[in-house]
Amino acid sequence: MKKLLITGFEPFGGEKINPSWEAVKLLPDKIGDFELNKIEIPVVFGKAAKTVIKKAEEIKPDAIICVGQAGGRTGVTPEMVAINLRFASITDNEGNQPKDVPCVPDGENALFSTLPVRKMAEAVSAKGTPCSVSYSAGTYVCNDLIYHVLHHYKGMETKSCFIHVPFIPEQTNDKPSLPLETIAKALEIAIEAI
Ligand code: PCA
Repeated sequence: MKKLLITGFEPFGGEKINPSWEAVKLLPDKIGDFELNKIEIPVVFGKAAKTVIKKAEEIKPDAIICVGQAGGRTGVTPEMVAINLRFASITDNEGNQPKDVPCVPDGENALFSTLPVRKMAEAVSAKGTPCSVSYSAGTYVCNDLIYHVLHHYKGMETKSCFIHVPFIPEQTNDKPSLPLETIAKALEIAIEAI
């Protein structure tokens, strides 16, 4: 079987839960050809990427999918690209608030996802869950994480991408949301489509 490292984030920004980790936790241990290895990671610039890369060096996965919350989005959004920029409008969970500094000094401006995000998004939306490719993962910890992972594995066998997920109804009264089970099912379909 192939190995998939899949990560979700701890809560941040005053939230009590993060649907990314809640959804990852609900996934079965095997999906399609993949055996899953799941970890929860900190919402901290640099530390998130270090945690993922350290785990990946240990288990040597064929693929890495990092999942994060994008509150306000209406659907599940696999990210096409990561940019080499940190700009935080709120502090991370250790009080860091970088403003316009690179993720990797002298790194390329942008790196594309190496998993088939288009195919993954199409497979999910074909099954009826709102899902579309996003062309900006923002400039906060999620973008920083996937930039570092793509940079680390550039030209190598390990393929990776980031998937943002919306709030769940328990988190909001007035923002778009999707039920947790729907988000988990969408991740499962996306993984099957790889
Ligand atoms: N979302 C944030 C960081 C952690 C998370 O779940 C982001 O989109 O950068």
